[in-house]
Amino acid sequence: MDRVLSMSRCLVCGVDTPSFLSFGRMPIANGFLEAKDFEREHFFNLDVGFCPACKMVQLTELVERERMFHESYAFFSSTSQRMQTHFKAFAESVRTRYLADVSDPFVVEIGSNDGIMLQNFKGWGVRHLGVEPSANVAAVAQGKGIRTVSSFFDDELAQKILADDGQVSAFMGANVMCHIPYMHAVMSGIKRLLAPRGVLVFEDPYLGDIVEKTSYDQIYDEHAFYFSVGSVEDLVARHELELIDVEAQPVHGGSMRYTIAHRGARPVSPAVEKQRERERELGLERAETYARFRQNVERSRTDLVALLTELKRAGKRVAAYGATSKSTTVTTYCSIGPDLISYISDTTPIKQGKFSPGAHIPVVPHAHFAADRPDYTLLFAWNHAQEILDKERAYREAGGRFILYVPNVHVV
Ligand code: DWN
Ligand code: SAH
Ligand code: ZN
Repeated sequence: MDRVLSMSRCLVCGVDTPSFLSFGRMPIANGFLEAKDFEREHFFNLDVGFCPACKMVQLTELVERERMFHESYAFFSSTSQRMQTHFKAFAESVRTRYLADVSDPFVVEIGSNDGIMLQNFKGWGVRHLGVEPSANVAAVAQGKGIRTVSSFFDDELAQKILADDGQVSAFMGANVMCHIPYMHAVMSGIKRLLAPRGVLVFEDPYLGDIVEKTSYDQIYDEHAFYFSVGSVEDLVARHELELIDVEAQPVHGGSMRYTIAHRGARPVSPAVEKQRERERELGLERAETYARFRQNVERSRTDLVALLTELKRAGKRVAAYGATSKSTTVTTYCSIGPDLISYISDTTPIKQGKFSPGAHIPVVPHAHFAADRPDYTLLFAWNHAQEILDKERAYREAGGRFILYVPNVHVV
């Protein structure tokens, strides 16, 4: 029998939801901080559960949204060149598939960050609005002339948008829907605003990839949900909406893009049933799958700690690359501190000169890494491996090695 670590009500259907994995006390994933604030650092229990009724995988304890999304949010989407290309293609596909026959289309992006996606619609002269609560990243988008309101999206804001701009031809969201625990307020706002043939297109890290690759570091405070085709279908059906298409995306370690329309408004692609079938094979609807996932997570931790400890014993210099949100789960759960990793290189100015949450590993500019050339570099931004390995060819040719831990611990 699996130990029930904690219990909460499913955020979607209200049924008692036991957690299947507890990471223990965890700080705010993007809470990079100065030494003077160590004493005041906020912690919560990072526990993840599986709803036996609607099959939604979710956090069983939540952090208040204002602690995570505010005027000094640390993640700026445009730091990755590859993601810029990805979002250009995302925008192009929405435009050609769903806006071509709409006169004067209006698009809304939820969680538009620094404008990485909407800049494309702005360039095409399409009426748009970004909804982005983190004021500092919203300001970057506004600076590029992208129309952005700095608020959280919910039913109330939806009513205001309807009054100001009218119905929405396409709603978009990337790596944001899974951040919003009050999903019913979001879906009812979207239902109210969506034009009769309008669509909601969103993508998030895919539960199937997380389970298959043991990429447990996708689990942190901001990610309230770990979506699957089955759970998303159930969620949207509660709002008379329908999942009409799904498409796997290679970003963020494996994501799924979901397209949703008013029920009966558009044909449903065979891709939906195909993916449902795949999910049955993967066992995403069965509690045993998550018990096995937990064992894989524990093994991953054992292997990573063993490698880092061995490198230290051998006198190797080890640093890390990419002060990701994900790395907060890894460093905290594996107790990896400055004794094992001397610093984390990151190109984001707001993170530099600060310390990582919980583990308090110094975050340094890339120039420091380039000059220091550690023997080994733990790649916390493993989801950008291709982009980073290409960029760091000189380091690797000089003998530098990267350590990856997804899908298992290995050195390249
Ligand atoms: O869901 C989320 C995703 C979209 O972004 C958010 N909740 C928060 C954030 O998650 P993350 O911090 O795990 O995202 P990334 O994209 O894995 O972060 C990469 C980090 O690495 C950034 O801090 C930028 C940095 N970086 C770098 O220093 N050099 C990235 C690249 C590509 C580089 O070459
Ligand atoms: N879409 C971007 C940013 C993802 S990070 C990308 O894929 O790179 C998640 C973003 O969602 C943050 O910028 C955060 O401020 C925003 N966010 C969080 N909760 C939100 C909510 N309720 N409504 C709108 N945006 C939200
Ligand atoms: Zn449920």
